[in-house]
Amino acid sequence: MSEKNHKPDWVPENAGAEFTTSVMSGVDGGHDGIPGQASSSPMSRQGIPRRRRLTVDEYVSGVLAGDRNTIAQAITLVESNAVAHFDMGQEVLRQLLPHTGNSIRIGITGVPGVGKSTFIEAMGLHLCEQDHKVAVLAVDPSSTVTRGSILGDKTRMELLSRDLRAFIRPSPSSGTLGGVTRKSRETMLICEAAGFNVILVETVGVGQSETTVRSMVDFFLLLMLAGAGDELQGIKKGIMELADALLVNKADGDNRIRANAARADYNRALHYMAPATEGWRTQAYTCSAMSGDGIAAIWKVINEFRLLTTMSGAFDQRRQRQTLDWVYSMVEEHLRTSFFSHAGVGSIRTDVECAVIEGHLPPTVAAQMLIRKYEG
Ligand SMILES: Nc1nc2c(ncn2[C@@H]2O[C@H](COP(=O)(O)OP(=O)(O)O)[C@@H](O)[C@H]2O)c(=O)[nH]1
Ligand SMILES: [Mg+2]
Repeated sequence: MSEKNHKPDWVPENAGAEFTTSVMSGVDGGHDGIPGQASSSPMSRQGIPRRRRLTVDEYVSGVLAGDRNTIAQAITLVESNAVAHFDMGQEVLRQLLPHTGNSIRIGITGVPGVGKSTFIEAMGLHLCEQDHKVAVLAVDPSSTVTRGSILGDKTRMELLSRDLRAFIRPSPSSGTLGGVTRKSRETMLICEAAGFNVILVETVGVGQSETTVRSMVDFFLLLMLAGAGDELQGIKKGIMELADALLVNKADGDNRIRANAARADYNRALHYMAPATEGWRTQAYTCSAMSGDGIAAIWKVINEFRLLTTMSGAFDQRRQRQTLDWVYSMVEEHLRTSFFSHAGVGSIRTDVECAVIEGHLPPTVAAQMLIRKYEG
């Protein structure tokens, strides 16, 4: 490919912005989010030479062989904002691409405290017992503050993170929403190429992360609490409409009766909503992530979903749509960045804005002026 040596200028992020902080240390000394791993890595000990950079072939063969260190390093490579890593990361992905897709991608959302991490640990362990290979990712577009929040949850994923059939990766550090989304999607592909056949994605931030995660998974699971009131849970109807199943968590002890009542309420409400996935009826269930009750049942639901939508074609159609949406969201992001950083546009923007606000210039004409300047 002739363009191979150029960094495509559409890198959908302020490339280089985090160069000195997360990138360099990341690529050479990244860890995969497994407790204890960072401290046992040779990088963390003083005086040991930096780990040799891998070649593209080494990344690819290491990932395909399921080598955990290489997987972690490959993820760190594609998460890098450094221009120098971009081509290599994309070449690694290009070679891995034929080996991706063979998984069920499950997004898990719900307000903080609802039990997402506890649920993921319970579900992850349940699946590992059945010899599935489980990758757990977190998506947190606001992760500057909560960086590594999934690591903060490690006590609750302690068992899962010790299981060699599982792989846990915290959210990429924040950049633009587009940047975090790109990295998370690429991480998911690397995990699939490495043989993980169940991908669990936890939304960590509240707000935009729900739609971001919905756009990268096959099945979207909304965890709820009984008796908290929809408002208290910050659950907008819009998010319920994205879900393929509602799961009332903490259905244990005294809470069990209320959880069952809440399930019935939600089922009534769902009756009047358009389903998130064509040909599938979204329903409410209960579980206790703590005791494990209901975990096997929800996995059954997910399998039914997979079977049904695979047969109807909805499964593949959604993935195709998601991939194309991904392409165009990167194009949009590039165009937006390019427009707002354009010197000519910058030179007239303030005047144009003033004229619009003061009513001298119709918005449509203002838009035309700016675009002409940009295309000029
Ligand atoms: N009783 C009960 N407590 C739970 C259950 N699941 C989670 N919790 C507790 O709820 C709190 C929040 O859980 P966490 O998994 O961190 O929630 P997240 O913020 O959604 O990831 C923790 O103290 C958990 O121990 C459950 O099924 N039953
Ligand atoms: Mg959590």
